[in-house]
This record gives sequence, C-alpha cells and structure tokens, in this order.
Amino acid sequence: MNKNYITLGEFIISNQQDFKYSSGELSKLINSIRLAAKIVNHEVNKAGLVDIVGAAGETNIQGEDQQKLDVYANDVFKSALIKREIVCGITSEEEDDFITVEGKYNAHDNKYVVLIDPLDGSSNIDVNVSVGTIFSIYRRTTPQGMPVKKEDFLQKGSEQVAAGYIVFGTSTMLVYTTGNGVNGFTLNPAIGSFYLSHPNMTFPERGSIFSINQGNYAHFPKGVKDYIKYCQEEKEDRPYAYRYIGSMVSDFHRNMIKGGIYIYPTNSKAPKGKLRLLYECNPMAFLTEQAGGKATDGYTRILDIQPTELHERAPIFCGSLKMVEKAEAFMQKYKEN
Ligand code: AHM
Ligand code: MG
Repeated sequence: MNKNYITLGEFIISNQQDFKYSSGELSKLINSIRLAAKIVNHEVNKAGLVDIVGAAGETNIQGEDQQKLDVYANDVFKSALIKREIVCGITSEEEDDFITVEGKYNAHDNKYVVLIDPLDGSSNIDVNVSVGTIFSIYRRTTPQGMPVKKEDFLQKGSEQVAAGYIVFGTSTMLVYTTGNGVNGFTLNPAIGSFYLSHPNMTFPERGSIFSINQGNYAHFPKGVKDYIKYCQEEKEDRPYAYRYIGSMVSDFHRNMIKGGIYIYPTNSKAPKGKLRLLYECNPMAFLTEQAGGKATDGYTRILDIQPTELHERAPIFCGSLKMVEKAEAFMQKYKEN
C-alpha cells in the first residue's frame, strides 16, 4: 500500500499484534493521545490570535482569563486519558504529584501509566516558534485492581512500552515508538487525520549539527567545553553547523532527520541539568535508541538510570551514534571519581 494513504488509526490497528501485552489497551491509549494532539494543535495554531479574538469579545464570554497554553494542553491530555479511563495513573510536568485515575469502569484495573510533558518549550509560543508534547508509557508494576503507586512511575526508561512526541511546527507531526522502530505521522489539518509520512525514522550515524545553549558555556563541565571546541574545529567534516531552537522536541526532530546531537548538560548553576528524566529525557532516549542513535547523561545510558523522584532532572546527550560517542569520550576524560 502507498505509505501516503496509511492513517495513524490504521497503522495502530495493523501493528497491534507487535505490542508485548496486546489486549487493545495500548492501542486505545495511543488513540486518545492522537485525539488530544489534534485538540491542542487547534489551540496552538491560533495562539497569536488570542489578543485579537479576545478584544473582539468572541472568546471568554464568561469573562474568564485566557488560559496559558501549557495549562490548557495539560487539561486536554488529562481529560482525554481520564474520561476514557484507559490508564491507571498519570504524571505530568504541570502537576506536583501523580494522578490516580478513578471512575465508573474500574480504572484501577488498567495496566498502563502515562508520563507527559504537555507542552514543552512553551515560552516559544509567544514568538511563533515550534513547541511539542512528549509522552512516555509504562506497564504498572503494582498489581492491577489497586490504586496506582509512585513506584509505578519510578521505573527505569528501559522498561518503557511506548514513547513519542508531537511537534507543532510548520506542520504538526506525531512521532512514536512501541519498541519496533520509530514512525512519524503528519497531520492533514483539512481532514483532521494523521498520515504515515516518515516510516522507520533513523538518525544518520554521523551527523553534522550540534544543539546546545552556548549562553551557559562558562558554567559547562570541561568535557562539554572541549566537545564544543571539537565541533567548531576546521578539520575533516567539521566545523559542524550550530542550531539551537530552545524547544527540545523541535531540535531533536530536526537532528533525527538531518543528523545531529542535542545536549543539555549539567552546569554549575544547574548541577543536575534542566530537563526532567521521566517525561523529557527517558522518552527521547527511547526514541533515540529505536532510531539507531545513542542517549547518555555523559557517563551512563539514560535508559539505565534508576529514578527516585517524579520530577528529577538529568543531563542528556542524544542523537547520532558517532557524535554522542565522541561527546561521551570527552566527558569520560574528565570524569571525577
Ligand atoms: P520547559 O519544560 O520549561 O519548557 O523547558 C524545557 C525546554 C526544552 O524544550 C529546551 O530544549 C530547553 O528547555 C531550553 O532551555 P534553555 O533556555 O535553558 O536553553
Ligand atoms: Mg518541559
């Protein structure tokens, strides 16, 4: 069949047998994320119009304040998952504690938990730059039938059943993995359907783009500073191009297609880095490995880190295999014992 005619809905159904614990539950879950993605997409696309529409009195007839988009996205994803009772628990960047899903249909019997960053890079919205949603899915470890516990969320990234992101860019894409490679779907806004546009996405083994906030240069560890110098050297295939959008999903997406490395390291002001292990680093690391790349905190595979807190941070280097190996070698050189 022509790949252009496969919708995400059809793809989910035809790949259901690949899921480890196939009972249709994971398919329903991904379908709910697909629906929430379309709703958030609609709102993100008109973000710049909010003041104009608001001033004309066409919105907010109840006189309510316009909700911030990241809070809005959180509500949309939460209600898509909670109202359909297809998960037993949710952890979100926007919530201090995890949410136990309760309801009419024995939500405690559900197998899966979702961890989500509903709108990452949301400070970019005001300036019309791409943002994204990141999600990670695990099978619970505590027995079904009981309320979910914190330990169900504190699993190593290697235990993920599925992970993905939605990038709200020049077009909107949903990219995800269930452990059988990475596939990307582009939204046709006229019809409201996602179509398989990027089957079997892989990182080129050697890339030529590096992405890191060099404004923090003075505070970076020596290994990172040396790696940046290496990227800038006039040698062989270098200097590499420097590209940093400041929206992880967008930087990652470009690097996966073109070949590159994304780094958010520790720095003396943020000793554990900035990004969150559970719903930023882990899902991106799972996608990275599924796309043939590598993801590390500089010394350890991201997916092997044992989390201890829901919102803990971790440094991350992810992207094209050879680039990440090189950056890790620089980090190892100055490793403090
Ligand atoms: P957020 O979760 O508060 O939106 O922060 C995460 C974002 C990433 O998308 C992005 O890569 C990074 O923060 C940019 O941070 P900085 O401005 O420090 O470079
Ligand atoms: Mg975030």
